[in-house]
Amino acid sequence: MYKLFYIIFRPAFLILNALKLMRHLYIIRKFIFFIQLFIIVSALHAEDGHQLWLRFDKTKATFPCFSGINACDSRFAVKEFQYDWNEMTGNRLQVVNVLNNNTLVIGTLKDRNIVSFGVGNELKQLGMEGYIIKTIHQNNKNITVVASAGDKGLLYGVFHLLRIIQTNKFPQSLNISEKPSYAVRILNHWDNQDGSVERGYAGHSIFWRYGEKHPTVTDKDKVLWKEYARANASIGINGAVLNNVNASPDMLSGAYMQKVKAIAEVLRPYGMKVYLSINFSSPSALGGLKTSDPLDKDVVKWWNIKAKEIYQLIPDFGGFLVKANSEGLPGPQDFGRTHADGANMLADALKPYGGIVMWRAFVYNAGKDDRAKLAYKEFMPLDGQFRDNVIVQVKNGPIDFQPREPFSPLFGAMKRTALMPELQITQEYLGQGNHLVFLASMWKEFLESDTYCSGKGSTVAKITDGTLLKSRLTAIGGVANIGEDTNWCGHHFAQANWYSFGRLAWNNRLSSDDIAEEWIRMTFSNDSNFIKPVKEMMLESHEAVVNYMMPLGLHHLFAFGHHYGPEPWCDVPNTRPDWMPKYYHNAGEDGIGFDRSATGSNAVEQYISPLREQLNNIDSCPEKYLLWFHHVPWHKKMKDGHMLWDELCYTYNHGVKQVRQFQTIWDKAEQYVDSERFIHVQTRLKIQAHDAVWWKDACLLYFQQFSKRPIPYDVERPVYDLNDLKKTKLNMTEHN
Ligand code: GCW
Repeated sequence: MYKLFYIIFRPAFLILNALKLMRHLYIIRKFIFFIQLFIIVSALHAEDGHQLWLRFDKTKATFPCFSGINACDSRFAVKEFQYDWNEMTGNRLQVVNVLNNNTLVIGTLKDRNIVSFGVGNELKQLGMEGYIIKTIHQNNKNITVVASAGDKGLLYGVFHLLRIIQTNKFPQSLNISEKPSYAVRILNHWDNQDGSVERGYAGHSIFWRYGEKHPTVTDKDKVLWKEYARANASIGINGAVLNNVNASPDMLSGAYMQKVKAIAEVLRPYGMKVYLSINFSSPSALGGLKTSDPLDKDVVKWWNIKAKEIYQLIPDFGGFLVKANSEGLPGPQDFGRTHADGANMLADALKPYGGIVMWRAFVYNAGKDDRAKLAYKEFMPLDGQFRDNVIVQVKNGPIDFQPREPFSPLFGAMKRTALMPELQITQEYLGQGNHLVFLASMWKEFLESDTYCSGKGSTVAKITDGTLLKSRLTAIGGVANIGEDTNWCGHHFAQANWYSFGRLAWNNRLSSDDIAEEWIRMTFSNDSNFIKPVKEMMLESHEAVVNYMMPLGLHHLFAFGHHYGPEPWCDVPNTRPDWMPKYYHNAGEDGIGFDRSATGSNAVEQYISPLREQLNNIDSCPEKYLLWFHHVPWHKKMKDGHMLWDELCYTYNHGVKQVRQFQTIWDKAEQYVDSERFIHVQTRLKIQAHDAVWWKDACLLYFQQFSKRPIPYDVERPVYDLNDLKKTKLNMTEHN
């Protein structure tokens, strides 16, 4: 926003400066005053996306005609409601003691009126975070009730009521009761203490600043954290890991802990707990011990003391997230111990205070097998060995947040261990800050995948939320896409992914269609001429990115390091082979794809029957996963009659066309959007369209060397030359 502001108003400032030299003239002084006023007012009205979906002041909806509010005005949730109602209507609701027709009642079980409605049992069953929103008919009066057993639930209920109003969906009669799908709904910030964000595309960290040995907290920080917490509460997110999983030991030192405490204080009223990523070698690296062996009694003592210190500062501290023995980080295996030994030792230290350990299963060290099999091989033998306050955090797919992956076979296999899905909201492998990709569709595909662990219908959603496999702990984590950018997420449409993560964590049965519609209505407009095409664009966007990047089960064709553009040819000497695209696509004259069937790496064996057999057979394997599980000859006939090579060409081409269509949809939507957000998105769609062609040409021209077949003539001709593309080295500052 500031850049645009600068471009528009800089000439005005220059004229002003010139005029100031003559300011002794009264008339010129007045002129300067009015120009300044104009600049300030214009800046206030500029639409920079900072309000996210919480734009009550711009709600153009039909408001319910509440006659007054019966609620305790000092309750946090009630204050939030009154504030937002005032933003929407220009008035606060008048507090009333007598229940008249159309009174709004907001309260918990501590309020007499709520108890008198006879909803006590229902509220107790919904728990401290659940709530009801109901129209109750009493003495010929209609009363709208928002109630919960606890304050957190009440806040969620209030935000739900506001959402119904904002989206213009307030009905004649309400009968809503909700409780969350997962107990822990948490953002993982990959924020480093120097203020950088690993795989972040929206500016610096909102928590940490460059060059601060002794972190400071300013009023501005607190305002930003408050806005962040409020946005999270509005979608039900109740926790945040404040630092990168590639954690530095000094995160647990006194100076940083003071800042963590300050953050916790701002987040607490919004029902959010703070968590930290820890470095497993902290006892030696920070504490000066000789070892960090989890079975060493001094190490155990060190963690016990550390836990005590943390809880003295932050009584509701959530717990630890741990990346151990993964990508070079230390872990219990360095001392001949297992993941369970490491996780349990930390869990015991946190247990007295109610803290949890989220232990990541993102590991791929075990021997020379197929990378897709390694996490399973390391974790399956430990099933049932973890404490009940440990939850194993598993990425949605077996490799690493690719545009499309089958679900990780650990889901469904580890039946005696609590597992939490880890999703990536930040678009590391999906066009980063530039591509419009609505991730709810991808996450739904994952959550609805059938693991068959307790027969047909054992979806990932049902086994992780406790419906099918009972576990004391349920959780879901998302790697945040939030930074200091004014619009928080870089791309305005990336806000929809933050929103979707929260909504699905709250209710994993919601459809991506419903989520998209809510978000569009709240963020942009309630006008159906806008909603319909934009929603279609969002719902198609995940399939589009798969089509122009990695269709038919291809994966990891990315440029080394930054993971933005295509480099199927990439070959960095002395690097792990499983970091190289060739390891995954295996393109040769005989075909393309990774044979993970029984004749290959046999990764299919990790899936449960009958899925195992379905994936193993080249003819029954879903085509969207074909090259993930099979090495397929170029001439293999696909379901639509094309041979594989032609199908690949058509699919890449279709991806390009889809993005061009998105550009048209967006351009047509101009009349419904403020110019600032319109231009911002339009500019990025241009980059996306350019990138889609780049991906198509790079992959097709490279694979054509092996297929030795022509690109069908109804496919758009390449505009690039393969040799030029190979020489292109991306300047990431342009693209981030
Ligand atoms: O996706 C890969 C990323 C790393 C990340 C790692 C992980 C935080 O490229 O940047 O490190 O996974 O999930 O630990």
